[in-house]
Amino acid sequence: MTSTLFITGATSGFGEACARRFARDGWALVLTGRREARLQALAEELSAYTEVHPLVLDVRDRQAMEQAIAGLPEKFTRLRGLINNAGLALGTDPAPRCSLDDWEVMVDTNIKGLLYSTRLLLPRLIAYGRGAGIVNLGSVAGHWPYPGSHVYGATKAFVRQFSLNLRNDLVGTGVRVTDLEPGLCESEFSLVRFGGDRERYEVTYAGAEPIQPEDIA
Ligand code: NDP
Ligand code: 8X3
Repeated sequence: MTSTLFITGATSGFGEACARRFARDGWALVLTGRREARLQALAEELSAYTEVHPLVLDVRDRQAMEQAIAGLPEKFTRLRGLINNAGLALGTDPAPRCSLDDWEVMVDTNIKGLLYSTRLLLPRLIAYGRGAGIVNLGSVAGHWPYPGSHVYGATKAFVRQFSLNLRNDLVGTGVRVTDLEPGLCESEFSLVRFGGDRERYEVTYAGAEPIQPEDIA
């Protein structure tokens, strides 16, 4: 039976690049994201290489996560890997001016969403045992302060400490935990952060040779 990799946020950026990378190596894939058309198109494309199970899911929706994971088809249940990638930053205004709603979305996505997938999938990873692993997407923003990072950076600090703590709890199970902490890379991340302002997005990467999602994958 093929090993399965579960990727949250596979509709763009790192998650999509990881899906392509692991599909080429023949891993069965469970791919999630909210944008259904993108998810279906990717699943169709990658099904030329491997088995793909697309799940249109908002990681903030605990009940939907529970149902989707409990209902995984048999051939995707031998879970070897989880990439907790779904995440976002919203805005760059300083704390006194930014939106409390944005803060809540970042906490719900980057922290609570990651906790749901981790806790719900842990039993399957432990059942796989040695060779299984979780990769969490942290960020340099979890270590280094910069103006406008406030809650985004703090969610990534949570991801870092949670990863270290989880690693301790999983000693003896064979399941490894990695916190990947990239710096700024070129992806839709900045487009989302700037509320769709393409000009500002392009200026962010102008004159540099930014790291690409494929490098992270
Ligand atoms: P992208 O914006 O390109 O991709 C983000 C992915 O997360 C999309 O697939 C999006 O899918 C998904 N996502 C966001 N919110 C939700 C949600 N509520 N439910 C389900 N899926 C969701 O960004 P990146 O690929 O660059 O970022 C991926 C991760 O890496 C994030 O956690 C980010 O914080 C982190 N990171 C990014 C860096 C960068 O510079 N790009 C650097 C360091 C870390 P959809 O919208 O379809 O739901
Ligand atoms: C994204 C990288 O430097 O924009 O996590 O915070 S940065």
